[in-house]
Amino acid sequence: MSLWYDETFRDNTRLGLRVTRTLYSGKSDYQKVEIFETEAFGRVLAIDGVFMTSERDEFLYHEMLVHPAMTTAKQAKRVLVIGGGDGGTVREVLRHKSADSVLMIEIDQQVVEACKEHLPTIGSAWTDPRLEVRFADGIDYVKTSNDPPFDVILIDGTDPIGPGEVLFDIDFYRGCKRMLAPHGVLALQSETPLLFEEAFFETQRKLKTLFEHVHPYFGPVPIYASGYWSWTWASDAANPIDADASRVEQISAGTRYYNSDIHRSAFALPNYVREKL
Ligand code: SPD
Repeated sequence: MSLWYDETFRDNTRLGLRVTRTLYSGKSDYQKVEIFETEAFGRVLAIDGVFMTSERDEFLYHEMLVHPAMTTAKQAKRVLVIGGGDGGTVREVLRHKSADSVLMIEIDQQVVEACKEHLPTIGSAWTDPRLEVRFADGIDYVKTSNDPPFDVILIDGTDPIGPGEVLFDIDFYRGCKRMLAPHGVLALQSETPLLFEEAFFETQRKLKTLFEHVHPYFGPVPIYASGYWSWTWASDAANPIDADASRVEQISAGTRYYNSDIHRSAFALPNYVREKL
């Protein structure tokens, strides 16, 4: 008998992976957390039935969330990551020599503990002394913290359904702006403009009310709905195409997807997106 795990979206589409072994299944105070082994994508993390990351394709997502912001901010020393409990985002941030301190605010300790145990190749930088992990509500943090501002803020959340919905709220983005240095860059995952058009275009609209420059960018993430994913870059000062050549060179020596050509081309807008923006 074969076991399949399906992510269902909009009640009319399913993406399924054949599972060979369940490694973890638990219900935290916030969500259902599952980690299993698949034939095609290696180990996979699913939260509330939605694929979050896989050993096979995680580099596409994490490199693209992190490096465009880290290479374009005027400086990239103090970095805040909200969410990202599997550790892939902080791993990519910490590969930047410029990153002196990285604060990760994750609401769900159970996700981090499960991922540390079962997804060690994704979260391979947990012991880096530059990293501080706080288990707290990211929304409260950006609205109330008195910590000094950050050069780069990265939002690595779930889809805008259930507990992840607040991470697409304009008040949350306002809080992020409050914690961002004037020269800083914010980057976030912004869903697919193919199947989750409303979430994608609403995110652009909200960010444009807060930031001078807002640019979506695109890349493949096969285990996400449609496989065609977007992230959004926002700043009052920087230019998304004007990446620091030495930082791009340092980081591209170790990346599997990101490089200077990918950086430039990712910001190209498909016609139907350009028309709607
Ligand atoms: N459709 C799922 C989108 C999830 C984005 N975040 C994933 C977290 C990986 N670190």
